[in-house]
Amino acid sequence: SEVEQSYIMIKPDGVQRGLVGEIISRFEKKGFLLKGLKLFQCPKELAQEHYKDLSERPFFPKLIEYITSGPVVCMAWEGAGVVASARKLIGATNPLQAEPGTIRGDLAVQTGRNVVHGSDSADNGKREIALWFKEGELAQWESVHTPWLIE
Ligand code: DAT
Ligand code: MG
Repeated sequence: SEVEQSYIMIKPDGVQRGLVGEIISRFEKKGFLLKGLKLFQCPKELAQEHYKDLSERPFFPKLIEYITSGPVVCMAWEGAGVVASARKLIGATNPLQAEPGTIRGDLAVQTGRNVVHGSDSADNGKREIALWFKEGELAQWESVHTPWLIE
């Protein structure tokens, strides 16, 4: 599969509950490359733009209130197949339906408090990373682990 990037975000409940290290470590251990990382208090307009496809849904106002209720951790992760793989690591939208072993399956109980976001396509990965990170906030680097992860 293609090298691509996924926008992964630890939501305010994940930060408040002290799950930042736990969640980051799942992507780190899997073997993806961390290209961007910051703690950030999200303005309402940005949350609305990020979730614009859901703007007609009844839960939209509560979703925006939740995402802006405290700091989030913004991340850009890179790798071949990272978008679909990250969605698997994260698990189903409803944490009660998410498989054990997934982040939501292990760490959450409600859709409205599902601790983490992951892009649903490579195109949205690009769009969301451009939305949440300024130019210069992404690092250009190679990991010494790469030759031990990719033949
Ligand atoms: P996902 O985050 O798994 O990609 P999504 O893109 O369909 O799910 O929705 C984005 C977020 O909106 C989701 O993580 C939680 C919230 N949400 C989705 N459906 C919901 C619902 N039926 N009730 C309340 N919140 C919902
Ligand atoms: Mg989504």
